[in-house]
Amino acid sequence: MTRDIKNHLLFEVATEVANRVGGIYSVLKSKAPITVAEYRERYTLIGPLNYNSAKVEVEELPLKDPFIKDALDSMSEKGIIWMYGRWLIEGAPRVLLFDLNSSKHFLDEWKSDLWNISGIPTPTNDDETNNAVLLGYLVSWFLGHLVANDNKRAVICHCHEWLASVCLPLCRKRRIDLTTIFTTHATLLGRYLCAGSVDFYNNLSNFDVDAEAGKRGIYHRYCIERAAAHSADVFTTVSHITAYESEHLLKRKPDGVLPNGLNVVKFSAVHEFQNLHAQKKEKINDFVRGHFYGKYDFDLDNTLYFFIAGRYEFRNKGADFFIESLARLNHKLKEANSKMTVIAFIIMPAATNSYTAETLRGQAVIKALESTVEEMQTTIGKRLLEHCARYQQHGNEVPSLDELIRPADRVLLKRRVFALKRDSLPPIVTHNMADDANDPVLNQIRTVQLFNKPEDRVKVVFHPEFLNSNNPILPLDYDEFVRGCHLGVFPSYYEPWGYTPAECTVMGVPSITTNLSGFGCYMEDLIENSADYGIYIVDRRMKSVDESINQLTDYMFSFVSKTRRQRINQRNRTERLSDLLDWKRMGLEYIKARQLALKRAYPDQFKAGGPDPFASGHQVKLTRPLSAPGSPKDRASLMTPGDLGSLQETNQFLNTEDYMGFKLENEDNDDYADDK
Ligand code: G6P
Ligand code: 1S3
Repeated sequence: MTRDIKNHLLFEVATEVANRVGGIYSVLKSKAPITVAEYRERYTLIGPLNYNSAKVEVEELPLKDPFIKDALDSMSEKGIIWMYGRWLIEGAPRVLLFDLNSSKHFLDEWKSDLWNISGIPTPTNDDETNNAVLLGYLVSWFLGHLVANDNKRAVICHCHEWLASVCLPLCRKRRIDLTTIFTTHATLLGRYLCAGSVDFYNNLSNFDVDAEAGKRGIYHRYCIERAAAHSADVFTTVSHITAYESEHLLKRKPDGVLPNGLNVVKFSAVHEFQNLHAQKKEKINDFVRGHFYGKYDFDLDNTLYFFIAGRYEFRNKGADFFIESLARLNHKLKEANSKMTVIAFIIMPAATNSYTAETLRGQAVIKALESTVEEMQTTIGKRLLEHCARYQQHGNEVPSLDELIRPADRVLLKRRVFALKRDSLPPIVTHNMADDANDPVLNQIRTVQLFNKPEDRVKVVFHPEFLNSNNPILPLDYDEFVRGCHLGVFPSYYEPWGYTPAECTVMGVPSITTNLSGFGCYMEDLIENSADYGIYIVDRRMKSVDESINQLTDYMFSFVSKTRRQRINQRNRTERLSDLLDWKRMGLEYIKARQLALKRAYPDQFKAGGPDPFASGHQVKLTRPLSAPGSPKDRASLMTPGDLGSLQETNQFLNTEDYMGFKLENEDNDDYADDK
């Protein structure tokens, strides 16, 4: 059937729509402004309805599109509950959220259907898989109904990750007239294998994938992921390293790479982000004074804040490397008699039973001291003024210290100072851990003996919960915390992309990554001497474990050796790289993937030499958005990771320099315009 491909509808399906779980939420949310700018109301995100998050993130809207309304009304008649509205984020995209519970009565029927049509088994006790099946059947039901009634517009269904991918084999099997894209943000097997102790990258082509999945109890999930990769019209991953992994583990070579971007908001002057660093660092200083009370014998002016953050995957996210290299750094700094202190934060959520009494006490005693000092400042100020104003009466212009600080003040101050006395060392962990004895981070800290001793130049604080501004001890949102730090350290072993160092970069905070992360490979390819730009890349491919840890230690040591002026200059250079990570550049790969999907489904409309199927009367053709090259390599300003892949070959109407029918700078950028 011939459909209007220029005005096609785009549906993106994911489990993290308006529901923060991990990285895919960041992808969808940060990408929303550019996708809405391109599609307006033709773009809808589909996901499961989580009432708790939807009630704060989504505003319900009436349905205007008659075909979408008809499809959803017919599902309502069968008891399906859904919510349609706009996601309250920049770009305000449309979202369609299905209440999976409302379709639970179909679960057994759908699971046996999945087995019959594809041979994918689904055990009863795996809730995640059950939900994936429910979502997949609901999406294919909805889309099947939609394209059966609306025979004019083409439809693209773009699914993220295996959890949202069951609809792909269904659409293929039922021959639903639409085109599909599957993006995997990691592979199930890759994540599991790396978390163990295998030499993953050197053995990629040798794994007996079915057996490995079976041994780990994830065979059924693996089948879903593999079926999605094979039944999608276009199969993509987020980086080349994951593309390589997918080729071996999922047995289909991806058509291209869709890297993750960020919605970069630039300050008009660079000093603004530098000032923010100083402000947020002051808040971290407040925490440190409390946490280290009684043993606070280092100078905050000569203290640097390092951190690792992310999902608690000890080996995959490189927490093991980080802790070992901190111990080596501690040794080197002691040997060098360095006056610097490093405080290394580990922000990784684990099971806990709230803050420890000691952590809360630390903040309480330092707050009490602060408020006593503030009160005394006011009293002393008044006494000073009175004394000086009436100096003729007592003959001396300037009062003595005893006249200013009276015995009662001294007693009060002494009480506050005595409250700071402590015999124990400052704690490593801020929370009561559910399983302290078996916690991998704590155990490794025990092994390397980084116990926050006075002589240690490297101190460690493990905060096993994500940060937020309502936090009673470290009241900062994650972004604010990052700004206040000096260096992010992310020595991941398994990292398909890696948002954490990318986020550091756009905030002008230097970071360490590895050549096993999608982000690290991308930066390594684009920037020569990336360390000068605050992007340190540890070689975890060609070096032994010991050599890699030494390299990481050396990077940290050389960072500690920088002067303040050098750190400020480096932050400026880091921030200049943010254009390389902007969705305005990265989003182009999504456009290419969609065009490839349309081309594969409707090849007749893309015949070489034929008219441009995307042409319109009022075409807008803009040059690339960069005002200045972001990095020293000229070609950097022309590239996205997808340029290294195959998607660029797919469309004679599209290249990285410019593209048709899509405005990069959306002058009439009113998110709500079409609701008026
Ligand atoms: C920013 C501020 C400066 C401050 C500096 C501290 O650049 O604008 O006023 O001196 O941060 O940098 P540091 O690396 O020592 O935290
Ligand atoms: C995945 O989340 P993760 O932290 O489990 O997807 C993210 C978004 O694409 C990606 O940045 C990350 O590397 C993957 O590992």
